[in-house]
Amino acid sequence: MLIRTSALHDPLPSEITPRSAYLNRPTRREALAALSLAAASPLALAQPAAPGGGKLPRLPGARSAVAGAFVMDRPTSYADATSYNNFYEFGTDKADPTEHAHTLKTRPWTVSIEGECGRPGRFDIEALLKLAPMEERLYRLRCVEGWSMVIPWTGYSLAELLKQAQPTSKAKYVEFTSLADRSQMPGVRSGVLDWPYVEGLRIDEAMHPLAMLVFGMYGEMLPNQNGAPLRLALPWKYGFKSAKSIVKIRFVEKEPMSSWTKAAQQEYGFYSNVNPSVPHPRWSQAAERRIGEDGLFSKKRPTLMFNGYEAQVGQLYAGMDLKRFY
Ligand SMILES: Nc1nc2c(c(=O)[nH]1)N[C@H]1C(S)=C(S)[C@@H](COP(=O)(O)O)O[C@H]1N2
Ligand SMILES: [Mo]
Repeated sequence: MLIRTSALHDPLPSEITPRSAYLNRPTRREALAALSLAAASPLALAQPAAPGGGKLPRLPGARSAVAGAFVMDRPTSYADATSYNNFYEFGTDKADPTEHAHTLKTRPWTVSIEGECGRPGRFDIEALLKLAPMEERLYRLRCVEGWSMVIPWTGYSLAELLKQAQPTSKAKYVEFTSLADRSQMPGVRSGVLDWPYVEGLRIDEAMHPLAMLVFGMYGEMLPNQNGAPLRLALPWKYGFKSAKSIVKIRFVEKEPMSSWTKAAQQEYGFYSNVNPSVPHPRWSQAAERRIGEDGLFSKKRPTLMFNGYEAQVGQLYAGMDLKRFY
């Protein structure tokens, strides 16, 4: 499951499949039994919460049992979720990613896991797809710009991957880096951000079951403009924390500097938890426009504390001054 980076060298010990992962791998018989069980259950491997585009390979997931993983809101249409995007590597207009992201090559793809951990290594995308059972979750996504969507993602908890790397006691934070390749990503020639796109989480945030590693949406593989072949979904944080097209995950001791904090420290802090009572310096964060519901008479929706996930994630920030740690 871990690929060799050079034919000239023997694999590093860290590149060899951990024995625990090998031993825990389901046998073919177990896998088949799980599948027939899933087929018998009306909830597991159900139809996706909303239809996809029908052009990409299917990627079904069993309905997640993680607390808070399924909001009651109506899903955004696939057409809206795949045509109104922020992915500055392909341009800054909302329509740029859908127009330009076809040049992104998502195979082969490897994610390197580095830093303060016992088992660093390079994971191939095919291995990551098999690392844990696929789940479907219906999450709100609140952009710092004041709009929101509701998206059925397919993937699993980020913790499933992070645990395998065996972070050390020095791993206080996790840093995520997106691909930055000028030959595939026209926006990387512009200076709007200091490339590559970097984001970070505190280790306990990264290990929270709602922090999701995403490979698909609407029951299908991720479209390029939404961050193929893998991205984060952190539903209680502003959308920019959910880095797309990830190539590197690094365990670090010090708080990482994210691209947006570097670009405008006063406007985008490290935490960036959705918080209606802490305005952005240039606009309020108290309300949001739900994409697809914006008619002439439609009202804005009030934005919820932690985007509505306070019951699940509030404890992570107990005692913190959220105006200071914005
Ligand atoms: N690498 C990278 N990741 C990124 C961005 C980006 O420009 N580059 N934009 C972020 C922002 S601002 C938002 S709101 C979400 C949008 O995700 P979506 O297009 O799937 O809705 O992706 C985030 N992840
Ligand atoms: Mo955003």
